[in-house]
Amino acid sequence: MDIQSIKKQFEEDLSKAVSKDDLVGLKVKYLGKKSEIYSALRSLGDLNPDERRAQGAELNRLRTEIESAIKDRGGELSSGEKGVKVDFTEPGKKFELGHKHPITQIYEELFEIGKSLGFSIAEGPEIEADWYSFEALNIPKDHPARDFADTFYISEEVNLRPHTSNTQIRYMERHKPPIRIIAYGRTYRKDSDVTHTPMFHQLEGLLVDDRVTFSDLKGVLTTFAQGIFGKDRKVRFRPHHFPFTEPSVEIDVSCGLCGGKGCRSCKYSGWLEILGAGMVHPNVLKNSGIDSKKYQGFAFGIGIERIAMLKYETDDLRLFFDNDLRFLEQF
Ligand code: 2NM
Repeated sequence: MDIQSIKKQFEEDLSKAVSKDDLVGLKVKYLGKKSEIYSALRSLGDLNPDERRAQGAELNRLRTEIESAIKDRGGELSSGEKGVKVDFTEPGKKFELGHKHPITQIYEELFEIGKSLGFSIAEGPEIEADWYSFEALNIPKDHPARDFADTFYISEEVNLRPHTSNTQIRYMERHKPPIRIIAYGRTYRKDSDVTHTPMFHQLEGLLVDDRVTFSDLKGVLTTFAQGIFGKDRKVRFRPHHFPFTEPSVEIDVSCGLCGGKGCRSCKYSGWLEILGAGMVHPNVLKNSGIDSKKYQGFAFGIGIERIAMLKYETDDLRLFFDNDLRFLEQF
């Protein structure tokens, strides 16, 4: 009976134990009725008193050691798979939620204002015939907007639409007044700097009925302007020119940073230009199959990126198209 070799054998067996069942097996092997330790304890009586005392003490010490070693390993196994420790105090992984692109958020805000005023939403093609992009809109053949330095041409007759007005013409062709629609989508112009991208987003409104006046235009567009920027902002209408409307206006809201006093953001004018509008030119109504003697209408156009820059105070428009999450996460 060699106590040292029992101990060595036990330590080797214990290092291989990976489950509670393994530990039960070790208990039987080293502490059970058929174990070497048990039989050695039983035969202590054959020894003389001095040997008995010494051998008995050593055997008991070994038995206690084995018992507590098995117990400790049992504790390790129950605190994690195969003894792997888990730190429950460690911070969890951050889970980022996605959200709508700022351009989409502005669109949806404008749709809601439009719907509250009875407008419905219309869409049209981005690749368009000359007639719908220019001719029907009363834009003369020699107008600078038609230049191939400004418009993306696929052929002489086909282009990437420079505005969403094509959708309005197509809608008027197929519907009788009263008409109340909002057209929206991607538009294309050969322009590229910090405030212009060759693809940008527009929203255009059109209302056609009998007895439509400039006052209706003013009321609807004041609602739009204050719906986007807030009821506390002033609105003004400035004379302007577009080929497809007569008379035409540009619409400004008072600057939100300086309250109209003048600052760097509004170029010291106190006003920010936000959209263009006008009474639909009789030629445009005629070109779309609508009796211009019986009906009038007004139309307006908004550049979504322009609104985004003013609303979010960004000075580089291209950021909205880089899709860098560090930028987009801020909206
Ligand atoms: C603007 C400004 C003024 C406009 C005109 C039309 C149509 F098709 F009815 F003639 N749609 N949109 C319009 C009028 C657009 O954008 C600055």
